[in-house]
Amino acid sequence: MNRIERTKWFLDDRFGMFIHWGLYAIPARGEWVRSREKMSVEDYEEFFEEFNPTNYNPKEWARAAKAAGQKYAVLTTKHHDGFCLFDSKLTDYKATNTPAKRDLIKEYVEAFREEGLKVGFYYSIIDWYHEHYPAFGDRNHPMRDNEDFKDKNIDFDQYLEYMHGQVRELLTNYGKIDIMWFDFSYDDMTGEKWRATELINMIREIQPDIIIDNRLGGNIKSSNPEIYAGDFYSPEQIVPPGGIVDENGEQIPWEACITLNDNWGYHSKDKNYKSPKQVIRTLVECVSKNGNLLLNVGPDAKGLIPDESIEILEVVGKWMRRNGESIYGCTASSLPKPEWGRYTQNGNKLYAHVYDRGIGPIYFAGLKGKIKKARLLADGSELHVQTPWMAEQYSDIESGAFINLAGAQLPDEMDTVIELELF
Ligand code: H79
Repeated sequence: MNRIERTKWFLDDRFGMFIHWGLYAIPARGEWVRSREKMSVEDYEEFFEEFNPTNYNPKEWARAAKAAGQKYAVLTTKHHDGFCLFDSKLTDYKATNTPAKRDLIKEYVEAFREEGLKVGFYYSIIDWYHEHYPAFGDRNHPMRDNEDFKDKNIDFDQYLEYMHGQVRELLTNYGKIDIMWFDFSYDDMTGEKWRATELINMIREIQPDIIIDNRLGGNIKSSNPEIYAGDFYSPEQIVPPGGIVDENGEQIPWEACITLNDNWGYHSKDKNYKSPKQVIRTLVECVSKNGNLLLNVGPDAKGLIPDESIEILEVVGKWMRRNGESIYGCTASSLPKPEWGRYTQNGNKLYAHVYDRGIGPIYFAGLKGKIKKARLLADGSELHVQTPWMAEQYSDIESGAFINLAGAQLPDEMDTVIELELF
């Protein structure tokens, strides 16, 4: 399989759930707490001893994702703190040895599969716990200023054996896995520093169809990318203004990962949540530029997704149930961005996402005589393509078409979608 074949389902599905969950849910100050507060392993140990997510029910997570219209999920099997949610034979620093006493990844995979969702693993190649991970190449390592730590003998190959071994475990012990999401390379810690070619060859042998992000390094935009350059580009907390293209101007699969508030991991004080409208429009923005959206939730120490996040997902899901056809299987349109919103397209179906209906009829530049049928996507009701009174006086409208929304059901305040069936 090549990249185009591998990523087909991914580009059709368009919308996924990112889940950041680990020991950091207990201090509840975000997943970078160890680095930000320069905590030693010992400082962090209490969270390992306390980790007891009595409300962990990944079936509920899966149902929330599915109800929101998300088609796949990616969960942190290990974040930068090195703590493993899975029962790895290669470390004691794992959920099995906490009061949780079990492999939490196994339950996640089963639950999401059961709901018909595709399953991904996030795995941090950075590791602030492993004794052979070099703190001093890493300006964010919690121990970066600790003189005793500096003098330790680092044998990075031992870390690489461990990292490769854990990836092998993850891709061997849980059945088919759809996405491998590595995070992240920096400075000269990139590409072959991770023995990336060897790692990719191993992954492709165990899981030939899996898709992999671009964070092992390399240049995915090259016309001749490294084997480890990845299947999709992963912009973080940004929707790239012009989408992502390679050196030849060809589209590259991409997925923007975005938080719902300002943290990936659970943060009890961070209430800066995006509105459902912002989330819907961000998803539309991605699809209108040929991209995906991986929307994050950070379950708390008990294993519950915060109520605020659940409420946003529910509103998004309500919109998706009526308007999902303008997202799934859709791509950018070749038409320029309209004044009133965005376009997405699927074959001869053009979806007009109307953000600003203005007053009077909505103008579709370049579509005169090209619209076979127009409907409100939300309820299927027919809309009339018409020529407004004295239209001949407006010289710029000759090639365009108008649709009058007056009299139709009031547009959705977040995003009213008009389905245009083209000739
Ligand atoms: O897993 C999530 C993040 O923890 C990780 N990637 C996503 C998917 C990530 N977040 N930020 N980064 C990687 C880049 C580093 C940002 C930093 Fe900072 C800015 C590190 C130090 C300054 C953010 C702000 C973290 C600590 C302070």
